[in-house]
Formats: sequence, C-alpha cells, structure tokens
Amino acid sequence: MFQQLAARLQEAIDRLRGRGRITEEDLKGTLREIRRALIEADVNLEVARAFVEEVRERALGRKVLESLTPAEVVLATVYEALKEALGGEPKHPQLKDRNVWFLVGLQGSGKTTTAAKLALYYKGKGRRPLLVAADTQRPAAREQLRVLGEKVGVPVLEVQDGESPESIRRRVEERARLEVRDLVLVDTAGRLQIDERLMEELVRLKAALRPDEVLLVLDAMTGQEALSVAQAFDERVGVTGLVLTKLDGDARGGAALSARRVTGKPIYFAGVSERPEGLEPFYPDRLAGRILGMGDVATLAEKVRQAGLEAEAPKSAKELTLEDFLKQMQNLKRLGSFSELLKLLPGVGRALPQGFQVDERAFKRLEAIVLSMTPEERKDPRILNASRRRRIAKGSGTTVQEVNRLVKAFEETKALMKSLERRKGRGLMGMFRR
Ligand SMILES: Nc1nc2c(ncn2[C@@H]2O[C@H](COP(=O)(O)OP(=O)(O)O)[C@@H](O)[C@H]2O)c(=O)[nH]1
Ligand SMILES: [Mg+2]
Repeated sequence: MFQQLAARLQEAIDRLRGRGRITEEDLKGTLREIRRALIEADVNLEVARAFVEEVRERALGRKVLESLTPAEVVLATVYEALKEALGGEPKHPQLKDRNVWFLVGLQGSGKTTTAAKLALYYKGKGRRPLLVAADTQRPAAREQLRVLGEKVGVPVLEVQDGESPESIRRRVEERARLEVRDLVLVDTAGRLQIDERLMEELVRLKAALRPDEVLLVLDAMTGQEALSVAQAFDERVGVTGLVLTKLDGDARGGAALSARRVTGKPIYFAGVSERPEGLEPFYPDRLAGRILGMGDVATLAEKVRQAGLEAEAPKSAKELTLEDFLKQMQNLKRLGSFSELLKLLPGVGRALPQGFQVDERAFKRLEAIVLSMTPEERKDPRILNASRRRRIAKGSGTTVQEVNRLVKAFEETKALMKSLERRKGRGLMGMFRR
C-alpha cells in the first residue's frame, strides 16, 4: 500500500535517526523531502503544503531540536499529521433498523464489487442485506451483481430495462418487507465520465428511494483526479461518505490523503482486493502506521479472526507449538497476499526490500516439513536432534538446512510474540520503540 510514498517518508525520517540533535536546517531539509514525497504521491498541492506546515508546528512545539531522539519525535509528528489527513478518528456509516444505501461512482471504480463486499461484510455482522442491481440500461451490469450476490449468499433484485424509479421503489420495498431485509444496497449505473443524463437518473432514483447513505466509490489508482469526480457527484447527487477501492494496487496515495480535505467527506471503507472479503473499515491511524512502516497488528489480528481462527483461543508465546505455526501459515495463505500481511507486523514493513514478494512454493516446502514431523516434535522442537532433522528432511523432500531454518524461524516467531505480549497495554508509543 502506497509503497513509494512509504519508502520516501521513511527515508526522510530515517536520515534523522541516530542523531543526538538536529539543527533547524536539518528539520527544514526533512520537511522539504516530506513535501516532495507527498507531491510525487499525487497529493493535492494545498493539502501537501498544509500537511508540512502542521508537521513543522507540531515538531517545533515539541522542541525537536533539543529532543534526545529527534527521529522519533518527527516520526510521531508525521504519524499524527498523516492520521489527520486521512480523516482523524474512524467514521462508520450510521446503521438504523432499516437502511437504504446507494453506491455511486464512475464505471470501473468498483461499485458492483463493493456492493457485494458490503453485503458480505454486514451479513457477517448479523444484518440481512438485499442487493439491488439498478442499472436500467446495461443487463450485463446486472448480471455481474447477480453472480456476485450468489457468491456471497445475498439475494439480488434486478431492475428491468427502462424501469421507472417509482416502480423500482415499490418492488424494493415489497421484497425487503417479504424477506425481512434491513440493509438495501443499491448498485447504480456508472459512466466512463461525469454525464448529465446519468446524474439526472441518479437524482430521480434518489428522490424515489431516499437513501440514508450515498457512498461514492473512488478508484484510488486514479489519484487526485478522483477528487474532481467526487465534487461533481456531491454537487449533483449529494454524497455522505467515500469508499476507496484498489488500495492493494500501486496507488500512490494522492486520493486517500487528499480526499478528506478536498471533499470534506469521511472515508468509510477501503477495498483491498478483488475478492468479496477484500473490504476493510477505514482506520486513519492504522493506515498512517502502515505508511510509516510501524505495522498494523490490529488489522492482522482482525483478519485472522475473520478467517475463522476464533474457535482457537490465541495462545501465549509459551504454549506456541509448530502445530500452531503450521495452522497460522495455512491461515495466512487463505487470507490472500502473504507479502502484504507480513508487512502488517511491526517493523517488518521497513525490513523488507521494496516490491518484496513471498514465494508461495517456499511456503509449500515449509508446510511439508512440519507435516513430516511427529506430533511430539511439533509440540516441542527442542527434541529435534540431528538424526530426527535428517529424517524430516528426507520425508519432506527438503534439506536439513531448510529444516534448521524453519525451526529457527519458529523460535523467532515465539520471541516476537513474547515481545508483543509484553508490549500490549503500552499503547501506541510502544510501537515507536524498537
Ligand atoms: N485489486 C482490486 N480490484 C478491485 C477492487 N475493487 C474493484 N476491483 C476491480 O475493478 C474492476 C471494476 O470493478 P466493478 O465493481 O465492476 O466496477 P463498477 O463499474 O464501478 O461497478 C473489476 O475488475 C474489479 O474486480 C479492489 O479493491 N482491489
Ligand atoms: Mg458495475
């Protein structure tokens, strides 16, 4: 996520690391680099200027120049400014007993995908969604939602060609009543560009269905340009919140960092993969932490929980066995991009080279090694003497070196968990110490 921006910001701050004191000149230089990094990431000029100003004020307010660890103070300050730029405190859509939400946006921004993601997400929270495929002109668009609805197990109401808003309203109300649906998600038609006829259609549909939320879906890859689209939609249709999609791609960050100040609307959700599970509530603080390579343990823990790990109570580092290691690896694999997940661990993001990818085949070999162990060995790898290690290597079609490496990685994970356990409760500032 925002790899280039992350690397540039971290570089700028790292340059201060290890310095006892910094001069005003040093601070100026760092701020200049931060500004450049933001502009390269396609952040709105005005937003970038305000951002740097805020960092300067906060940093000086904390007497960076006399501080014993200027790098940490600047890191903390940039973190706070990033969090603010991304929206400050997380905002979630208000849920009532019954809800109608619109998804609007340009074609290709991710509306249909996001509609299905929202349906799955809220179904998981005990809601009963109904998807509405409301493109009155393109049957293929409705077909796409029907397929996705089936995939996530949520019913889809399809409008008919040229159906009037009034008729759509009647059918939606009836269906919601009969099937006791309390969250109606309306996937509206899109165009490649802002188009007056589309806007009129949306306004009429809105007048008929009276949505509680109008979520504007924005493709983060389109950068700042997405924001003029946002303004147009807001002026004509009225927007209550944003969903940023494709944050998993190589989006530079401009849209995310400028959206709040330019549109004044909160970012509710982020799309992080093409799959129906690829939706996360948008947490400015966590994303700020990720951008600065501080990790995001909270999101990682949530993903693991969602993957169905909750049945097993998380163990303490002391009780951790290779059996758990195997399960965790398999779970991470199920969760999708392992490389991205790895970066959620504190410090790991900074330790990995840019563009780092985990080799999935290497993953399979690790799995084979653990599978070749006896239950006792998995429970207590300390009993793994040389002859046992040779046997395991042979059984798994790997080498003794690979077995050694895995056992070592396991011990290191245990150590990491122990340090996380110790860190718990120390709050955010604990993340800065490493
Ligand atoms: N990688 C990634 N792809 C996405 C995301 N959201 C949507 N897409 C893809 O973007 C393309 C357009 O999405 P679609 O929902 O059809 O857009 P719509 O025209 O606005 O309805 C599809 O190929 C989706 O799979 C996301 O968060 N991450
Ligand atoms: Mg669509």
